[in-house]
Amino acid sequence: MATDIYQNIIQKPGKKIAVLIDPDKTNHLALSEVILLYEKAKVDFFLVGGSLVLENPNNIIQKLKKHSDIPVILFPGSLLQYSSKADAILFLSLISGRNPELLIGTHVAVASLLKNSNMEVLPTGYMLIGTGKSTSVEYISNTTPIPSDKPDIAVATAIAGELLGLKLIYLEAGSGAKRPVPSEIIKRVKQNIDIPLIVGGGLKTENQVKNACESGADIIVIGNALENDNNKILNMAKIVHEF
Ligand code: 1GP
Repeated sequence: MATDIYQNIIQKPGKKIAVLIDPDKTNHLALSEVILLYEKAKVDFFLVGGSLVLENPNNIIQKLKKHSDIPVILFPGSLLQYSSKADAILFLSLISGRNPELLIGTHVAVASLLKNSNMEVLPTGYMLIGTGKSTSVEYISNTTPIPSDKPDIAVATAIAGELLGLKLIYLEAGSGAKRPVPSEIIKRVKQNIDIPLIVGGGLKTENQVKNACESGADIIVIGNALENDNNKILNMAKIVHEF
């Protein structure tokens, strides 16, 4: 294994922040300046991917690696988004849904490739939480999210993921979600698992980031909030790193 991102996650004290880079939405010309800002904010990881990525992520990952030492983790919406240039991959099992392709099918298809690569594989229980409006990830994955007022189902799903040997749980409201994952769900899931908890989707304000951290998120993912103002990352990262 070439990197030890997981060891870093579980051993390095404090909460962490990841920036989601969607290759389709990234302005390549401005990227080097934006990366400087992310370095200044001490962003812990880049997640590269999205539900519907049309552009191969290789170019963007090469640029990220050229200008920064921040580890790059693939967050693949599909197998087409594989890139050997990344440091690690979130090997997502969509455990909130019942689509066999996203529970085991695509994993089988890409297993040998990953096994023979140098990439660190991060087995992750991916859980969609429905917070209102339908999201791209819900439509593309063809699964029903866990209702946001059913924390018991979320807890049982996360525990099942941990018992199956997954190493991370990702509570996802969906990119650009109107509302983030509710505090109650984050709190209850965190109380019931011993593996790190990632929370993302719809986190647009500093207060929302603070709430997610207070509720128990170990890693915060920010994407859309930075689309119009990348400077927001400075305060958001400060809040996360002060926990
Ligand atoms: C999406 O959790 C990430 O998969 C980030 O969501 O773009 O809403 O920040 P946002």
